[in-house]
Amino acid sequence: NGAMKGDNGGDGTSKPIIGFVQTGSEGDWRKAHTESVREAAEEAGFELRFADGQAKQENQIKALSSFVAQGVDGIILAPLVETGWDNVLEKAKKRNIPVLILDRQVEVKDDSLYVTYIGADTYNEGRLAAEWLIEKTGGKAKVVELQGTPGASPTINRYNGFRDVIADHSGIEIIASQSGDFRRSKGKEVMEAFLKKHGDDIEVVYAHNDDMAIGAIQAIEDAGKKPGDDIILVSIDGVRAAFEAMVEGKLNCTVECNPLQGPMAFDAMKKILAGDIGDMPKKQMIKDRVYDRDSAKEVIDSRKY
Ligand code: GYE
Repeated sequence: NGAMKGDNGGDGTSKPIIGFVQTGSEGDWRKAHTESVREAAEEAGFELRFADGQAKQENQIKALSSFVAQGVDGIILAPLVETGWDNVLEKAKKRNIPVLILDRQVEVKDDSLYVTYIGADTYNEGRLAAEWLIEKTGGKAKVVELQGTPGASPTINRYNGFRDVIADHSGIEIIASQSGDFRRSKGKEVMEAFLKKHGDDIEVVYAHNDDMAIGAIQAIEDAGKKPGDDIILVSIDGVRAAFEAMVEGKLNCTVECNPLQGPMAFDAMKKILAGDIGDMPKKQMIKDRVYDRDSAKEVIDSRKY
């Protein structure tokens, strides 16, 4: 019908409309991520329609279908879990609505169902956490693991990255591993159960995110132990609360996972809507850094989330 992207059938001055399907609001990282996307949309001069998946894939699929039905100009999806997206992405493709996958990855049969993926290298984060731990413990420790949401790409990747590194270090032993759903309350709950069952055997907590580590810190303190000393904690994200816990000596290490992905997402979306995707990579990964109790003190004031 000759309408241009962003025209929305209006007077030609209206903003392009982007539907953003978020996972939910499981913790501090997610909050920073949502804000970053909202701000970047405004900055880029786009109208953002926000759908909160509330930690249910079903909600996310409904929201996606609804954005397709509305005929938005583009969709940004932060998928809760990795699989189960083929059908709904087909719908978007049929309507020629480009989809950008943000933060977490999808596994689909046909890669042309989305334009590009932008997010952190969560496999490498798992590796970095293990490498730090080996260095810290000399390659000998009994570890309990708090996993993220089952089926989510960062959970799978942080699980595998960590194991691939410790495979060569038989002194590092994972004695228990369970999901805390990337939530503080659930991290505390699971850690309480771990402490009941494994007590003094636990030397290290590896948490797939900071929020669960902070929950675990509370459980460790409630059990009369000193987090950071009696039990070493290493987690991932680098949110402000983790830096505070490191400065207090209660968390030993966090591997940064930058949630400020909005600007990259909208730079890419601008190109996509302009049809300028010739040299756009299928995967755009953001670099991570490792922080410990010493470096935390130096950088805490400059942290942006
Ligand atoms: O680490 C966690 C959040 O998908 C990488 O999701 C993200 C993860 C992040 O809930 O805190």
